[in-house]
Amino acid sequence: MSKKECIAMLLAGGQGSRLGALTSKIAKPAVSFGGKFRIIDFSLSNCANSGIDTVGVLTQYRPYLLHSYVGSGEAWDLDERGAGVSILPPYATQEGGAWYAGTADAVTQNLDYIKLHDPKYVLILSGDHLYRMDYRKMLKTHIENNADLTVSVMPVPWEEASRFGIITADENDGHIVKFTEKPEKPDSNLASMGIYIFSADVLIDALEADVLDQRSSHDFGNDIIPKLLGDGKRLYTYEFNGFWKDVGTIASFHETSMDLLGPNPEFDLYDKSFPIMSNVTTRPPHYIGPDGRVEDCLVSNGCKIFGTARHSILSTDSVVGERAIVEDSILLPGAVVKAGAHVVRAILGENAVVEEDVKLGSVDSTKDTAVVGNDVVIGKGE
Ligand code: ADQ
Ligand code: ADP
Repeated sequence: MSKKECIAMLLAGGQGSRLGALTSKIAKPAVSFGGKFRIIDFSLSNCANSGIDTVGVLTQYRPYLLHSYVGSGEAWDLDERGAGVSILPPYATQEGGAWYAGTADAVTQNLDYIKLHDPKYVLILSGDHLYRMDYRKMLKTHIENNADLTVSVMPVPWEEASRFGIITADENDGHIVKFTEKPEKPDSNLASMGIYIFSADVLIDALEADVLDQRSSHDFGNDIIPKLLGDGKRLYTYEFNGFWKDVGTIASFHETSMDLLGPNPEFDLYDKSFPIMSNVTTRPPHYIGPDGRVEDCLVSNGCKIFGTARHSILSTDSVVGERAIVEDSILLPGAVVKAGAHVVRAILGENAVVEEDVKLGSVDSTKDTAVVGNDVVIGKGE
């Protein structure tokens, strides 16, 4: 097989437990976002838009929906050129096989896939980030620096810095001086975005050594990066300045969804020069009934609106019943708000139902966002 310049390994196996009810049945990369997308669409579209045609998707937690959704990769134009998308769940071997212990272990267990394609560079991605990035620019920086590993970085608010891998980089050439995974007391607010380009031989050597290390948790942030830094390898930053969110929590899921609204949204889904593609089945146009009112909303196909929706996201096949009011809320695919119900600052999971005349959520932004899990029915008194 011909040598590839760069292939991608997309980590999509984590549970995303802080998204609570939204990931009770669905892996976080498969959670619906922005009306007609799923979170993994953003990384897959970035690959397609960056000319990366070979993508291994590493899955583990609740993979069924993810597998059927990603399919052959056709929806992201990734099925014909190169090797396309390959889904790589944990598998059994003669030695027994094992679940992916950590992010690095997930890649180690698929070193055969990397060796088969024999690339010069390997791009490691998370399947649960929202952003647009041309990875070719990052690869150019990696090559120019003759780096062993390049880590994409962005400044984050100081109060959030302890959620990330935190980096100190040389001001002149950007080489990484210090890396600490999720420090309790961060001394920098330059965060790793969890997007890495490795020179393939360096990655393979590091992972093969990590397997033998009994004390390792087999994680890129905890183990591999600190080890490479300690070994004096050439680690560099790539500074990204654009919209990038790791929607880790319900509050950030709500806030990031609301960033899609308004005439000049902070995250613009309409930019045709860098399209975000998705794999949705065709549904009829949305229907707005005789008394239906819709203001400042994203409305996907298949929706039916008989009541009022304001500043909200109505995903595919969601329904707002007669006299119902939906405000500052997100209805995920198939969610139904029945007649006379009032839903404010809430997230309704897929196929969730809010029964007639129920009041859910609060305008008080100091209170937590209300969440209804996938398939859950909220009646009066619940
Ligand atoms: P975290 O956000 O904690 O930190 P992590 O939980 O390691 O990221 O997950 C990264 C990706 O790997 C996610 O897409 C997840 O779904 C997937 N994943 C997790 N466990 C997996 C497994 N066992 N098998 C397959 N996939 C798995 C990381 C870095 C930080 C950095 C942040 C940026 O460690 O340094 O700052 O990302 O968000
Ligand atoms: P978050 O950071 O939102 O809590 P993660 O994706 O990092 O979500 O994973 C959360 C928890 O789920 C962690 O304790 C992690 O060890 C665990 N976890 C990760 N992958 C899996 C998996 N495949 N199956 C079950 N649990 C997992």
